[in-house]
Amino acid sequence: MKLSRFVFLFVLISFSALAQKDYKLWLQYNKITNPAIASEYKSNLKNIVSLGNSETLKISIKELETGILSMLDQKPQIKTEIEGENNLIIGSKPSLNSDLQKTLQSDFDKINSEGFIIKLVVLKNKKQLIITGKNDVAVLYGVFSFLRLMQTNTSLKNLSISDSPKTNIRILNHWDNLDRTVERGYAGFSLWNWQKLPDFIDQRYVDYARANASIGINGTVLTNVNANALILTPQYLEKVEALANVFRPYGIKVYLTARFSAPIEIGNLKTADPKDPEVMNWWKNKAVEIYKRIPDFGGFLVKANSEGQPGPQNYGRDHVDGANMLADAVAPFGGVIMWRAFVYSEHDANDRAKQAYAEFQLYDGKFKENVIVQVKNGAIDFQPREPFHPLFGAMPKTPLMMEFQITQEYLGFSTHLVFLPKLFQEVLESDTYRKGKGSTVAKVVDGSLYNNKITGIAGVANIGNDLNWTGHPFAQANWYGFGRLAWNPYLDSEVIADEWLRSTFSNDENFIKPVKKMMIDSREAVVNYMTPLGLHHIMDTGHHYGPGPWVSNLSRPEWNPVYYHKADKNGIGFDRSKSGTNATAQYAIEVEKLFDNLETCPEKDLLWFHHVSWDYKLKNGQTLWNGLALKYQEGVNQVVTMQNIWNKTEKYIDAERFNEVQMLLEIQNKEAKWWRDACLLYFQQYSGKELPAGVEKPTQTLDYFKSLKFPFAPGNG
Ligand code: GCV
Repeated sequence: MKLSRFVFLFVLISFSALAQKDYKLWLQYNKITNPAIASEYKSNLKNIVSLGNSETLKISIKELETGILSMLDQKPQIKTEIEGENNLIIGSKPSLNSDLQKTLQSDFDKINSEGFIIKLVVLKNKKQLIITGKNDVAVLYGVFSFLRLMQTNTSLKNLSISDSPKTNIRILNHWDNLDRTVERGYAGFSLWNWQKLPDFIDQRYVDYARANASIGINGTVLTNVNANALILTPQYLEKVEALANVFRPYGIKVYLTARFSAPIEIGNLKTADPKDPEVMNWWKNKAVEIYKRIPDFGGFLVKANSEGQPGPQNYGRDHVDGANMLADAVAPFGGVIMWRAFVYSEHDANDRAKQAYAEFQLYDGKFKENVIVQVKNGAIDFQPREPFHPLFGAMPKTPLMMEFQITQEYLGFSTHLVFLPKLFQEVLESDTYRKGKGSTVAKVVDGSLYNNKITGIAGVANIGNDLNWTGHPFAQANWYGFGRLAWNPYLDSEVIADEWLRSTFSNDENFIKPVKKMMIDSREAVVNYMTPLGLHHIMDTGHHYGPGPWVSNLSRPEWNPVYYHKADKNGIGFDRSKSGTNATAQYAIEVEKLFDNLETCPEKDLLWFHHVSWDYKLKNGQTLWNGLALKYQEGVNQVVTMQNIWNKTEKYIDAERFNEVQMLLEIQNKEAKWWRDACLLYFQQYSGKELPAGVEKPTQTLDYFKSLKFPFAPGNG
């Protein structure tokens, strides 16, 4: 072999071997190096007894074999009968013998239909380890949970876990278009290769399903909420069916977005009026057609009368009419309608933050049983920080599901390291006070506050066909963390970071401790260098890449950053208190009072709710101007700290991911400075004050920052 060919092959092989690491996400299955832990697992994992033969169980066994071989260098024997002791028994409740069923009865009583049990039991004087649940998908969840215990080097001693998801619908929303572009996607193109489907099944579809199942995600909306009706034609439904077949054994249901005007666009009707009998019939027939192909089809997600999308209001009807009409079509098959509350009108100049509540709250109790209203975490749009959406807790007779954004539309795309579970946790822990103290958003979402029958959490996916799935290696943690919080909205983000780091990189405490801290602090860093003290939506418009607080020339007032910060010579901030738009009145009285009063309003939300003078004294004694400037600087400093932490991790991880993250942090550093300098120079025109000591001087002029244009920024159609 010629030397050049040899070198080429070597580079190719080592490249693909390394690339695999990124691709493997949190399922690395690294060797267990702790001898005591390894020997505990080894002795319990010599034999696996598989009590069943379904596709899902086969997947479970294969996953265990892969994990055990990789982590312990041990190849377990696969058996179908329980013989001797120290077996790992895998199977759902109906497949267990009566002894086992009896032994586990109290554990089964504790779990729901998707919950699992992992337990060391003694059967006929013999020790066994069992993973079970009420059906095979629940067993698969148990298997992944067990593998997580291995990956995090958790001791098996006294092992007894019973765990159930707290929400029914744990779902990714892909904003993927049929041409494979991804709206707000920063990790390449869509995974769904519509042109090659249904005959070509990309291994990626399987790997996608596996990754989702490993964190308990059980649904996926394949298409953009800015919907294309073509997805509902037979030509595309055949392709959707192929994907549904791949996902089914992993417990993942497929959902689609429904374009409200589809009866006109692909059905040749003259109208899409939800009260028109022909329209109702069209949707009913469409549902029959879909369920014939996909018997477990989940239902539709709908964005209606929002940002130009068609909806019932085009026909003088309302959201209830539209949602209920679709609900009737899918109800016979057990389908649900996820109807989005993300609405705001260009004709309401008052306050965009108030509009969803104003429009939806009065519909409480009017939706059919299989409708769930999907509400974004905050009232504007996935900002680095928003107070919780006032609709949470305010519709006691209507199930509301949470919509988080995993893709970082407003948080630096996939070039910034931001650990989002911290943001998600902050929202879920917020107290709505709707049924007294402790009425948290998590309790609204998991249905425990108002005893809702259907519950759910949606996350706008950050996944594309990049080799590492999410663009930034650490953005994988946001996908992972979303899944974990959808399963249990009460999980602590620190626990999530810990699990993810151990499963993705290393169990070495010298690595875990500092990097976990870096992740946890990363959310506040982005708030500080982009939108401190309650500022919001001051990103450059359209693509939302970088700062654009000066933008004021767009046709709709609420598309302009100046609408949100309202900086003038008197001060800065959006007055949503009683003296302003009175948006605070949309919250329960306890929360209203807290936000309404300048003295009690948390400083992190200050400029969200109040227009405050530049000389206003912050709690730390600084003037608002100085405090704001120092926050911007703090954000930059935090990124530098992140870089310093990361630079010391080289010896614990592979070179490829180390280098990738190092380069990305350098981009984040540059962009954090860009944010600081551009925003401070712009706001300084109004404050008329010098930068305080400790804030670095900008290296460019305001005109320079204003001149920057990004016509090809990703994710913007
Ligand atoms: C899919 C924001 C985004 C849009 C998105 C919209 C929505 O406005 O910028 O890209 O559209 O939210 O959630 O519907």
